[in-house]
Amino acid sequence: MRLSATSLDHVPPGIARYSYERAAQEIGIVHFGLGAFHRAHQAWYTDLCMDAGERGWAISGVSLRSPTVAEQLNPQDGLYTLTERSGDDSETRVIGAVREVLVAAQEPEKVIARLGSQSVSIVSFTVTEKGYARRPGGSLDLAAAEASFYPLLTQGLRLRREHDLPGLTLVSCDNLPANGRELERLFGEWLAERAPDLAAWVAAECAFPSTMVDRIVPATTPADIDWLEGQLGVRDEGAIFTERFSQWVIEDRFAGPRPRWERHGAQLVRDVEPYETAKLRMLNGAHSALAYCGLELGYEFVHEAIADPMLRGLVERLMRQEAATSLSPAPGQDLEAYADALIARFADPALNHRLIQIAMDGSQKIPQRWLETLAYHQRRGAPCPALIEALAAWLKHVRGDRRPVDDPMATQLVTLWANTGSSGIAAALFGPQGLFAQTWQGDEATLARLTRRLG
Ligand code: CS2
Repeated sequence: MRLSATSLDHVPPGIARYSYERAAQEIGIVHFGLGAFHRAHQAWYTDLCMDAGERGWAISGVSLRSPTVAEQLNPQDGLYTLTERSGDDSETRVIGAVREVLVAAQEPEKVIARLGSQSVSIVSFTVTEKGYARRPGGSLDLAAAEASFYPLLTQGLRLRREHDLPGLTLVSCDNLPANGRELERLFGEWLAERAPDLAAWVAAECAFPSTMVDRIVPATTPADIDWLEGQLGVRDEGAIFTERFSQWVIEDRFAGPRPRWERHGAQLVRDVEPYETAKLRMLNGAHSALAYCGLELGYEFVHEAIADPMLRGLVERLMRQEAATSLSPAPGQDLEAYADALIARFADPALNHRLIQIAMDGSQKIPQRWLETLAYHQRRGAPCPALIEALAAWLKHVRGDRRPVDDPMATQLVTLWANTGSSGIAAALFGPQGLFAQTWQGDEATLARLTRRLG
C-alpha cells in the first residue's frame, strides 16, 4: 500500500505528522526543482509553519522535464516522509506542505496559471547550479536559459501584470554566491533579450532575496525505502533521508507576505553574504575535495573519506588555512567552530552520502567553492596546497577515463584533455586564456605545481 491521504490512518501513531487541514490551504509558493533538497529543507520549514497555524502556504512543485518526482508524489496526494538520521537514531515525520507536482514539459499552461494566481506570493528555486544557465564567466547562456525556468517565469509574471496582481518574491535556494543578486542579474539579462517590456515592472514589483541553505541530503536508495516501509506499514516512494542539522539564512527582502520561517529555526538577516561565502568555501569546498580525492582513493561515501587520515588532514587545511582565512566573518560568526561542526557532520556514518553525488557538475561548482579562494590568496602571494591537490583530483576526474563524468561541460572537458594532454590541461583551464580564467588565473609556478600532480 502506498502512502496517501487515505492510507495515512495505517501509519503508526508514533510517527509525527502535520496537523492542519491540507485541503483548506491555498497554494502560496511555486517551487522550481522539487528534488530531495527542497523536500528536506524549505518544504519542512513551511510544513512547520502551517502546523503552527499559518495558512495558505501550500507548495506547488514544478519539475521542468523529468516525471520522476511527479510519479513519486502525485499518487501519494503530495505526501512524503522526512527521516532525520544521526548515529543509530532516526525520527520520521509525514510532511503535508506539497500540494501537487507539475511537469512543465507536459503542462506548461498549468505552471503559468499557478505563477499568475492571486494566492501565490513566492517562487523559490532549487534548480542546481546549472539550472541558472550561466557561462563560466557568469553571463547568461540564452540557449540554456530557454530550456530552464526562464520562459515559464516570464509568462507567469506577464500574466500577473496583465491582471494587475502584485509582483513575486523570487527566492533562490541554490549554492551560488549572492544567489538572489545573481538570479536578479541573470533574469534581468534574459528580460532585456526576450521581454524588454516586462523589465521595469519586474524591477519595481519583484524582490530577489539571497539565502544560504544548508542540510546534507543524500539521494534516497531503494534499501532506504524498503527499511522505511517496515517502520510505517505503507510504502513511501517519495521518502527523503537527511541529517538533523539544518540551517537557512534569508535576506530580509520580500515583495509581499511570507511564512514565518524564522519561528522554526530560519534566520532573517540584513546581509547573507558572510554565511553564504563561508558555506560555499568551507562546507561545499571540503565536500568537493573529499569527492574527487576520495573517489581516486577508492572510497564510496563521505564518512569513509573523512576517516582517512590523509584526506582528513587535507580537508582540515583546506577549511581552516585556505578557505577560512579568505573570509570576513560577520560579528559572532566563529569559523573554527564551524569547521569543527562540519567535520563531525561529514563523519556521521548514518548518512551514507555518496561521493559520486557530490562529484556531479564540478564545472558549475568549483568556481565558487575553490577558485575564488585561490584568487584571494594569489593576490596575497599565499600558496594553497590543499586546493591545488583537490584541483588536480578534479582534473583527473574530468579526463573521463576512470568513471563517467556527469557534468554539462563533460564533452568539452574530455575533448580539451585529449587535445592538450596532462602537460597542457592546467593552462587550458586556468592559464591566461583559460576556460575559468575569469575566476582564477594561476601563475606559472602554481600551474606547474598543478601539472606535476597530474603525473
Ligand atoms: C554538496 C551539497 O552535492 C554537493 O555538491 O556539496 O549538496 C551539500 O550537501 C549541501 O550544500 C549541504 O547543505
